[in-house]
Amino acid sequence: MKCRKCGGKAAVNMRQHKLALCKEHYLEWLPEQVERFIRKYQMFTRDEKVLVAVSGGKDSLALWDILTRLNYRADGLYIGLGIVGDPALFRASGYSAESHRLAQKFADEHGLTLHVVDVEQAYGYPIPVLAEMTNRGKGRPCSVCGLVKRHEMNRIARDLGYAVLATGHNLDDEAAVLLSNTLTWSRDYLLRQGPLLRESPGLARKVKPLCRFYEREMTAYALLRGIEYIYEECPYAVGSTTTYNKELLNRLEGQRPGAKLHFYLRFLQARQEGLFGKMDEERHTELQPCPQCGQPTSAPGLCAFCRLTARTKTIAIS
Ligand code: Q46
Ligand code: ZN
Ligand code: ZN
Repeated sequence: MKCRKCGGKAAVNMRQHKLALCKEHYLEWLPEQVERFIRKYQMFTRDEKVLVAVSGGKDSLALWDILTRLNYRADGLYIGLGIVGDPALFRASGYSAESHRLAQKFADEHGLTLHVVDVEQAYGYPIPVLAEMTNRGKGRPCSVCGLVKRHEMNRIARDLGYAVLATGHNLDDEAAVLLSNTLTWSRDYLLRQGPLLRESPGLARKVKPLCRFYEREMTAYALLRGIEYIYEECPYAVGSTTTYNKELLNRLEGQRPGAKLHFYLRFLQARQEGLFGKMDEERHTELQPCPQCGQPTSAPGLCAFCRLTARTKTIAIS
């Protein structure tokens, strides 16, 4: 297989795009495509400060790498969840410690700023314990984890003056969530599931600059660029609905290259055309600030995050 641009040996063959490229041209091509996507959705400009949520995985580190190379003003945020997992799989003291090490290594090697929030230090308990202490996360801490991550990302973006929060969700992630939302026809989720979620009072703008790129493409980028990242997924991802949906979609993609991209892009088109409601309804207006943390909430009184932390304090005291 030959590179379409120079005729040299191809390093990546993208059947879905009918395109093969050598290492050098692939490392040029992907950032160019990301830039086009950022512009298409008017995600942010070079004057705006971007906060990249970095997990130590290939997608978020590749995103940070690409944004920096494209001369965007991108700093990182690492949230230490306190997840350990199988010690045999991780060099350091567990999943979170190893992912933190790799995120910090990337920042240091590139002279970039990485903000770090440690959930246990900040709130007294790591995520799996917080989940055990509440009814929210029996068995699987993902619901509590998602709540804490959303709250902390927004808090840091607001407190440190970032215009926009960027996450490294790739096409495989987005298509899997889209499949879940479609199977249940969750209109509100479908309306909010796009590459750009505009800011609203108290909530930072959120963007997903990689959400039209296959996981495979992101892995190839990270490997060819020599980024050291954590290979293992979070131990709680095993057996999740998202993982199951990804496997289903991979089977489909195997038979029909491009099916996943088509599924997602046609959804974005339908969403744009108003099939799930008006785009300015993305974020509800009837939110009020939480009396404790100030973040918008639809609940009367404390927001879900402050209720969670209040509950854990009560349990710890009693
Ligand atoms: S980190 Fe957290 Fe994910 Fe792990 S505990 Fe679940 S939600 S699977 S993206
Ligand atoms: Zn080439
Ligand atoms: Zn609150």
